Amino acid sequence: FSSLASTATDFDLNAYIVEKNGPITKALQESIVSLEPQTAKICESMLYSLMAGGKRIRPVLCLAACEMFAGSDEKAMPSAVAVEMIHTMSLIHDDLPSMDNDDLRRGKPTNHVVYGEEVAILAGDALLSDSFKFVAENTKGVDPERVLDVVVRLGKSVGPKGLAGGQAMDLECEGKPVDEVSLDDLRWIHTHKTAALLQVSVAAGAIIGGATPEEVEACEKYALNIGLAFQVADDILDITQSSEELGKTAGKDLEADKATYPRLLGLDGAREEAQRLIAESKKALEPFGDRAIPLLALADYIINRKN
Ligand code: GRG
Repeated sequence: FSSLASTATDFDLNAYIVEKNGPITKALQESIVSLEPQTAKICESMLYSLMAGGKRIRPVLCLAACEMFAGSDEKAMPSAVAVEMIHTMSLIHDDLPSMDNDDLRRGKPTNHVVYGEEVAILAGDALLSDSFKFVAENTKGVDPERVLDVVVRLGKSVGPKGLAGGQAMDLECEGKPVDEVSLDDLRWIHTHKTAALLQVSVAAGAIIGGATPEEVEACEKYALNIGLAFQVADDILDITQSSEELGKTAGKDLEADKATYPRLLGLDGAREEAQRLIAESKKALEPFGDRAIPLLALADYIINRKN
């Protein structure tokens, strides 16, 4: 894919993301409407987190995958909104006092800090159930069997073999001595906690765009590898950023009491692993030739990002 990689260098990913983000932001804003005073509070809380910024990687992946099969943004937009709703739910719940207990997310007070823990839990639940409703109700001009396939996959991506399972295993491993957590454990956690939602984002776009089951599978392979690379890059950023910001040595951070890729593979090993995963993800898209350029560029962006 070396010729593709050089074509992808000319591709303006920033412009592509900006172009997609306008309609995505509008669709997200319009996806939650409170029509009566009784729902004002919970809708405000849902919208607060949904519109609090974020890179919108998942909706962009969804639209880009649909486009690869010549499908329109309009058809894939309900799925793009749904994956961002699910992502937002997972962040609200992840920040709760009983989970990570974070006060800030994307530089703003977290949902429970603004609306209280009870409302934050309910806002997350409401975003999750609305995501399924939103796809089923608003996807137009697509074979209903394809829409049903998307809804089933969305459900799976949040269940025990998705976000919830990945988070549960993460919590279980956090309770263990760090040297009892293996690389396989770490991969299982990130496959489910992070990659599953990226996989369904790309798969949903592909399915809506008219992909065959084999083509959907290739897209999922791409997304699994970018998901894992994303997490390796995150672990690396944690070390490099905190050493820059706090003047710490990387070696000191590597001793932190948590299983991470740099801890298990060393910093250079983790960097190599991220490159290997990105190469794997690109390989999965070889059958699609130049039509894969936006997704290939997104793969590079994911490991080169600074936040
Ligand atoms: C309640 C059913 C249920 C599930 C939620 C809390 C939880 C279970 C799962 C945690 C999932 C989680 C927070 C995974 C980390 C995902 C991740 C890589 C987040 C950061 O994504 P970015 O960088 O964030 O795309 P932005 O801010 O850009 O949107």
